[in-house]
Amino acid sequence: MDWHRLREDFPILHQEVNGHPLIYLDSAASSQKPRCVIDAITRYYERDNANVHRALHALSMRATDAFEAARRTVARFISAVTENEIIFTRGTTESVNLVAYAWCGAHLKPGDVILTTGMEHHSDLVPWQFAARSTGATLKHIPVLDDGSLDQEAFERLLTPQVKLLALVHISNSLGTINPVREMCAKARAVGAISFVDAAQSTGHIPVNVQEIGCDFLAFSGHKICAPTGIGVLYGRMAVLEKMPPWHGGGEMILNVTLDSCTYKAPPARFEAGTPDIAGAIGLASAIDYLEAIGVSHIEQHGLELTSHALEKLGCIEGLRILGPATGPRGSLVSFHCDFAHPHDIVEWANTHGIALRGGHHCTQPLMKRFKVPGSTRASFYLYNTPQEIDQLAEVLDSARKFFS
Ligand code: C6P
Repeated sequence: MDWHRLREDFPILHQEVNGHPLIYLDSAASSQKPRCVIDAITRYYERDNANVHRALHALSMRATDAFEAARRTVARFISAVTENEIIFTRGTTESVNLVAYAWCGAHLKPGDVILTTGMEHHSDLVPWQFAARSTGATLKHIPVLDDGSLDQEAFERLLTPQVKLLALVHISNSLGTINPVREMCAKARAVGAISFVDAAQSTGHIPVNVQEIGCDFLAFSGHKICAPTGIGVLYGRMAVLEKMPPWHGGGEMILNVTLDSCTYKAPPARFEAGTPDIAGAIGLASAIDYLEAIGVSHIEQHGLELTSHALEKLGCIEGLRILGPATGPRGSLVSFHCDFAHPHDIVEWANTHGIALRGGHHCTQPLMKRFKVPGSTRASFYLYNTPQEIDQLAEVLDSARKFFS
């Protein structure tokens, strides 16, 4: 695979920032978009734009076909049994909120437990807090060990028959930890709990197969996998979706409406009230086609190589402490704390050298507290990054050390 040539597919990468060629190392926050995705969206608006599922004219039928084809593409990408298990949302955050409201509202009662972890993104934590508050259920957390992994012994202890839902992140956005979701979902199922996997940082980086993982729900965001913002996915196992009431009411999620009541469509329409992000779904399908043409396993390998190169290079910088697993496979990001400067100063310093990093708590405040840091600096990689960019990052971080020390 010629990763350097692949950069040509991404128009945005070919610019200077502060007089330096852009080095974009913030893909965990949002990825860049290849030309084919930009073109697919433009083509849709230039030729096919109309509402979906509502009219029999040519444009509406074309838009509907493309929208439903996108659903099939997503289903194939994550190995769902049927495309009816794919619900389009605005992103991971909305997917979690949907389940926290609709599933928890219908199934939880006082005494029940929602089990989550100490490394969740706020998007996979705050909605469960809301659900616990409104249903009377209790929210419990699996602790994080010093090496950035989950305390599996504590998990076994916490996994009582009272647990009705396990929600956990596949790859931590702040540590890079890859959690053993398959084993953990199986253990949850053994006590009768359903499982929710936050795959925002794993989808499009490593192969994600919902049947292999054995989860009941899984969520991801399009914008992190080369697709536009505003489109995301909630996968739900059909047997679970069928027993879940809707959360939003409105057009297209109903069968019959009277002035006083209504009946609902089957999933996924039941969960997609109102006009969806049609262009977003078409862009997402185009992004998935693009990633699949390269091969997600190749992307995974590239990410592993970049990450181990970064660990080696950054590990040599005095006063820089890497958070998360020191060995073994990890997500394509490196998060670190610098003794010599605040993360925001590092990010600003890097920006003056054309490098885009992220600094702060990364929407994981409890995790930062756990590691006793105010925040971290994070470099995150995707298919368009190169080892040379990481070499430059290491040089710039070393110059920051000299400047701030
Ligand atoms: N993490 C980051 O810089 P949305 O915003 O809905 O697309 O994704 C939320 C989300 C949920 N779970 C995980 C593990 C995530 O990493 C994110 C988004 C970005 O780390 C923005 S805070």
